[in-house]
Amino acid sequence: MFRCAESGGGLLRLLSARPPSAVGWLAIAALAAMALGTSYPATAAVADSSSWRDAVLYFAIVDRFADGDPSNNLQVDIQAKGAFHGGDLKGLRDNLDEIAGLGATALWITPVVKQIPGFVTGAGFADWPYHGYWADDFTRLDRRFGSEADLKALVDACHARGIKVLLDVVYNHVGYGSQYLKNPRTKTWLRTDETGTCGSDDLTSCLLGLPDFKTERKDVDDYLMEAHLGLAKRVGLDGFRLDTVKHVAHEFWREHRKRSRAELGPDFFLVGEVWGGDASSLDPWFEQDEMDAGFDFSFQGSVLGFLLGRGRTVAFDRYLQSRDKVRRGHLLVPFLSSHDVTGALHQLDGDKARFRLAALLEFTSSGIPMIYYGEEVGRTGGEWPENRSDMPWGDRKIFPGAGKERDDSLRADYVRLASIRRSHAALTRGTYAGLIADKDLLVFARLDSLARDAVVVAVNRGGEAATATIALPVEWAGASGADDLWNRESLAASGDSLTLTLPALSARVVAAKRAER
Ligand SMILES: [Ca+2]
Ligand SMILES: [Ca+2]
Repeated sequence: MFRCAESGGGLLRLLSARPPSAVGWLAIAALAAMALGTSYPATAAVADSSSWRDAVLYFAIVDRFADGDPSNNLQVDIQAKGAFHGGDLKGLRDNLDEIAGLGATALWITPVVKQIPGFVTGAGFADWPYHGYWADDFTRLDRRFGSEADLKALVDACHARGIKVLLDVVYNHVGYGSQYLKNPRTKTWLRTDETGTCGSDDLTSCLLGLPDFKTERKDVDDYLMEAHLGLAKRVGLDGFRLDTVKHVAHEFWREHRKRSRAELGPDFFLVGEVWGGDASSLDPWFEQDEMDAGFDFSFQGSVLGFLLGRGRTVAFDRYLQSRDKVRRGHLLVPFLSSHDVTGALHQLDGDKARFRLAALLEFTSSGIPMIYYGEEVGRTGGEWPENRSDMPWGDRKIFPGAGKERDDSLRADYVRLASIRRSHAALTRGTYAGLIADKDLLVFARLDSLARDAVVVAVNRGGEAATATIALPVEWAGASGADDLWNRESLAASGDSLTLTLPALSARVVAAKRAER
């Protein structure tokens, strides 16, 4: 147990990097903060009308979520890890309660264009294009996922519930042996291993041996953009998740941004997958406004490292602070699990106490938190391809995951986290201010001076209880006390300070108690 006034060198270095400022703060609070050893920097929140800043994103592999139409189940084998499992667009639409009820406000689905008819065996088992990344024809949908009418019906149903839809699109490559290689007109569009035309750099190499589009050709770009943007327009999509961004040139993405705005409106949202992306490495794509947001690959490892005690708390505090460096007007998308990485719960050996803390850190951090289908009900997954296992539906007769165990108490915690995030602008739009980083205790605030909102988050990763005292943020002026929203406890402030006690492996998410709430 310790009080922050007694904390050590790590905190002092933290303070020296962030000189206290009275701007935006009650002088008395600033004095109290200095006396207590906590520091709140001036906030620089700006108005931003984009509701994507407040979004919670849910990502589903269409084939693995829910089978709403058994009549389109070709090559389905639920027992085979690399086969189609029968999930489709209708299954998603039929089970939107699951996603909307969680508090998600945006849905990302895997590609649904027609896939190659066969499979590959390079991984030692029959691996089919159930994931949607091996296109055979970008101009029509794969009947195993559904029709264009099914996609439009899903988009309409999502919109009726206030959920935006991002479709995953691939501009870099086609599937193995795709029909594009057989058509005399289109086979010259692609670099392949067979023709010895694959390059050796990011842009021209054949990723995993997949035929690579010559996106330096205008006719190729026009064809692909017409296909993807045309579909988006016809079905009313809200944006794209862009696959393999760093394997296509910046010139292409700039033209794509221009055309998506011209054809689909200024709000059409683009989230890019740049492998390994973080606030600084994504900047080349943000600098020229090629996309609105990018996946934050650094988040999972940093959070798990902190929770497993692999690094100093002060280093994790610095990491969270660094995420604010993202270029203004652009967003990071943090995640704990995805179809391309081993999920957090598996990496934690099923330790749900730490997993809850990881989810709490995700939902109290900046950006658009992404939930990978099923992790919210304890789907452990595993290493690829087990990280793409079926959505667990418990005793509900929804295939392919009927009968698979699910943890609805964990889901209830996600619902609470999404609700807390929704009700506090500081969590979605605020800046980060580290307050205490000492031993196993991290305390930080998210501050939005524009909305006059502040939320204090405390996480104790250690095996023993910890106590800390913080100065009350100026945004709490006039409050009648403080509420721990995570544990649903009322906390008593003492003068201008608040003492937080945290049991082992626990967290608090504290906001001002408002009489009107
Ligand atoms: Ca089906
Ligand atoms: Ca390429």
